[in-house]
Amino acid sequence: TTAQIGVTGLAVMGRNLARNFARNGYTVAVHNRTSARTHALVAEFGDEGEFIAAETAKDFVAALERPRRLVVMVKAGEPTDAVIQEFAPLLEPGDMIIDGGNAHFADTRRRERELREQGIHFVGMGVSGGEEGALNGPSIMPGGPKESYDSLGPMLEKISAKAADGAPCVTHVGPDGAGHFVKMVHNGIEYADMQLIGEAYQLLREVAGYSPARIAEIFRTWNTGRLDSYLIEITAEVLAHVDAATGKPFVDVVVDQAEQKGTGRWTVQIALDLGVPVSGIAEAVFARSLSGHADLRAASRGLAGPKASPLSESEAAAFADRVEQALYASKIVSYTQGFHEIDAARAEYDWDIDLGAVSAIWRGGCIIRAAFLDRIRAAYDARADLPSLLADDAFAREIASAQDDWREVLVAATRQGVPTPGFSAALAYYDALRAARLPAALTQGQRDFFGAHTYRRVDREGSFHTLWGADRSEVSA
Ligand code: NBP
Repeated sequence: TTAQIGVTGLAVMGRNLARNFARNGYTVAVHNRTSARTHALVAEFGDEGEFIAAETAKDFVAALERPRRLVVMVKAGEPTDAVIQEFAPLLEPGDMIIDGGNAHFADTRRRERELREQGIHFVGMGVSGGEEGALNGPSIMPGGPKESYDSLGPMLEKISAKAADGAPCVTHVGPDGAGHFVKMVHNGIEYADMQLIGEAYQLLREVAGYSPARIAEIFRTWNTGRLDSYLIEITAEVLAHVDAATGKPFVDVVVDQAEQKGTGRWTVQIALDLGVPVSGIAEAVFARSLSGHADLRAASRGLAGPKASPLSESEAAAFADRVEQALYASKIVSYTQGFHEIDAARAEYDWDIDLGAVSAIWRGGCIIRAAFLDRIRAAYDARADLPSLLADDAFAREIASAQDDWREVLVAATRQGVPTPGFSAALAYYDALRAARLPAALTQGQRDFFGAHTYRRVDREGSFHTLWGADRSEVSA
């Protein structure tokens, strides 16, 4: 027998992905550098489907039907290059190496280019949803050559998560690194979503004065409306959880220093390179790093803050409703920024990415799955060349009706000294975009003054410079 697909790298992600393929009726060749893992997989889960255990790279490659589909699920970075170097010489033109790890898209572009010379199709494949997703159906974001998707796509469609309407959460995202790029932005958006939810929680706790249990109830209610999403759902679970050892709310016994693995940071680094303002995602990354500066925080604890002014019960209830509006409006802005980054990459790297299709494959299997994504798809369906999600009529109307509450929430947060970097950055972005005039005109004047950097005029074509050090007459530059 030959295997339709092979998985090398059988730690938690690879093992679960291999099992997912097998459970869906595919014969799966399995391989791992340390073969004990390979045997453990077959011993433990062999009855779930057809596995072919391969001890060596050669046996592994020999077990695969042609064109070969070889999924690499090893630690991102050097291990991925090591595995590619090991397998590439054993492959033939038309075979596929599919990297399902969390690779940086620039590495994926390089690997695709190198392997293309050998006629090997390299598919950088973003896989979201963690170990649970890998086993039961992830959201899958494959890039690489379009031809490879013709042969690989149907298998991925089978093992992927399905959205509520039954559509598989996978699509050919675009060439070379497009899949890993989109996965990266997905993670950046996830950071922003989590930060915004965190701010909503903090406001309900410190401004409304609610307990975690009560806030859990509020999140449960929100989860029945337009904020319906996996993250809101699990937030309610976490907030309702009580620590067994102390009887305190679980959230109160956890050290308040958030960690990160790096994909959020990449999203911001690349956005800086592309010149895309992803201020909400950036604030989310900064908020995590700020939380981790324990010494700095300890040294700052005595700094002056405002006097607390508790809300009455009815004021608190009204405030909670406003927070929902602020959260929703800020969420629209985060997604606007994330999709702008994908759109900018599309132009920069000449990728043909369907933004509506991207939002559709995030509807299941991944951390940011949400009813909201249907709205984004509808926006791009209505207008494929939408310049920004804020230009969509439906989103613009929703923000219009949320904005008074959004502003009120930020007034209250400021007055009570509760930090809301995510909500605030989102509102600043919104207000800056809709402003008739920005102080960038003054910036240009300053730049021309100290560096003769020149400026353009609102009333005439061309570049100009004012002779600041002389008679301040204007010259064409
Ligand atoms: P790890 O990232 O912990 O990697 C362990 C695997 O890499 C083992 O199979 C190990 O083999 C293999 N490996 C290493 Br390390 N160096 C190697 C080398 N030089 N040559 C060959 N194999 C090597 O596994 P994971 O947690 O299952 O994650 C796999 C990938 O999936 C990673 O890229 C990770 O970032 C990504 N991931 C994604 C999600 C998600 O939600 N999408 C979640 C978790 C992980 P050994 O057994 O011989 O040591």
